[in-house]
Formats: sequence, structure tokens, C-alpha cells
Amino acid sequence: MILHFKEVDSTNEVAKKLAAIGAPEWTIVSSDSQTEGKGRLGRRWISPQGGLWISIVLRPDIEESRLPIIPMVSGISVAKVLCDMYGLPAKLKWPNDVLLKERKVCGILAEAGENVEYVVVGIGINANIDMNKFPAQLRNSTTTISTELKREVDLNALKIGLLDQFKEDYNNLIRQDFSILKEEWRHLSSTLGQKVKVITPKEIIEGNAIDIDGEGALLIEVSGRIKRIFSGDCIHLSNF
Ligand code: BT5
Repeated sequence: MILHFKEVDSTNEVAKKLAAIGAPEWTIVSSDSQTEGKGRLGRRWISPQGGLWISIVLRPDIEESRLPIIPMVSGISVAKVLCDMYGLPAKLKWPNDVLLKERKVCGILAEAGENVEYVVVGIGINANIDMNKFPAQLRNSTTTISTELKREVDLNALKIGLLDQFKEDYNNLIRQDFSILKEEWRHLSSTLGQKVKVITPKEIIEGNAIDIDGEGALLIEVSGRIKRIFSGDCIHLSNF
């Protein structure tokens, strides 16, 4: 079932409410715009008309420790679709951002219900949005598909292409393990091979991003030792 709205507070909020009352897996909620689009840690996600704002209800039967892989797989799907449909060289920034020329074109927010009864994956893609719609402080770190292509794209085709790709990637994740998708993530990653600064609620870590593991944690080499980081904000400093 695909539900499309003109405007909602947040497609994730609508999808979570539906999931909580029993909506089946692959219930999809999308909206032309969001008045309270959400990023991680309560941050705001700017969501004017022209973007693809979409949330997917999943009911994954996987161990809780592997849940962070789901939004990472969503990132892989988005990057592949941007490349396959528009020839855009999309890259992934750990954990879940999709970048074009190091600027964020897509953010992903996964939220789990109680006892992981459901997971809602929210995907926001800046599709046909004029850069003037973003506050000045975001303009250097953000981009949109229409800015890169210098033309608008068909939002419905993007939505269908993304859902097809994500279904395939997600089913592979559930059927197999992360190993094949991990190779894809590595291949698409712009984080690996970079000197990074990762800000977590507990600490700030600076070092070389060398790999991810089977739970999606980032492995950073700091003075010859390997640190596993499960979540945080990653800043790319330079290639190492
Ligand atoms: C994210 O958070 O990147 C997750 C964004 C998820 C949005 C989707 S849209 C559909 C669904 N419904 C929702 O309500 N949310 C999901 P985070 O990594 O915390 O990044 C948030 C930060 O990115 C903000 O603090 C801004 O600095 C920046 N930002 C805000 N809006 C942006 C945009 N449209 N494009 C690029 N950067 C943006």
C-alpha cells in the first residue's frame, strides 16, 4: 500500500503510527512536503515541495545488533538509483548519507518500534529543489538532483525506481547476510580511505576510516589501534 499526502508533519511519524496499529510490511508513506521533517537526534530536515520524502514500514526478523545495517542498505539503494537513472556519481558517507561531490543529497532516518516490532526507514532525497530554499549555512554542504543535472526529474519515476531497488537490496540482506552488500557499501563509500573526525555523544574520535564491520560499525585506526564506532556524525578531513 502506498499512501501519498500533500503535506504531513513527518512521513516517519505517519508511518510509525500506521505500523503501531498493524500496517503490514512495505506500507509506504510519502508526501509532497513535510512541516516537521526529522533528522537524527531531533534535528530538523528541510523538506519543501520538490523533494522525495518517503517512509517504508519493515518488519525485519534479524538480530537487534544488525539493525543499523538497514539504513545503510537504504543508502546503497539510493546511490545505485542516482547512478543508474541519472548517471550521477553518488557516494556514501558513513553511516547513512548519500553525497554528490561531497555534498549531501539524501539523508536517512530509521526508527524502530518497541521490541523492534517494526522498523520505519525514512528517506529524504533533495530532488527538484532550488538551492535558495536552503539556509545559507547549509548551501556549501548540500546539493539537489536538479542542481547537479540542471534539469528537473520525474519524482514518481524516482520513487518507483527507489522502491524497486530497495526491495531487491533489502530482500538480499534478509535472505543472505551483509557480506555481498558490504562489498557494495565499500565500493560506494567516500568515507573509507579518509582521515575522519567522528562526533559521538560520548567522545570525539579522529583517525583513519579503514573499514566497516558486519554490524555496520565504522572501524577507525587511531595511533595503530582499531576503534569500532557504532553511531555518530562523521566529518571527512582528507584522504590518507
Ligand atoms: C538525516 O539526519 O540525514 C536524516 C534525514 C531523514 C529525512 C527523511 S525525509 C522522510 C522521513 N521523514 C522524516 O521526518 N525524516 C525522514 P542527520 O544526519 O541528523 O542530518 C540532519 C542535518 O542535515 C540537519 O541538522 C541539517 O544540518 C542538514 N539538513 C537538513 N535538511 C537537509 C536537506 N534537505 N538536505 C541536506 N541536508 C539537510
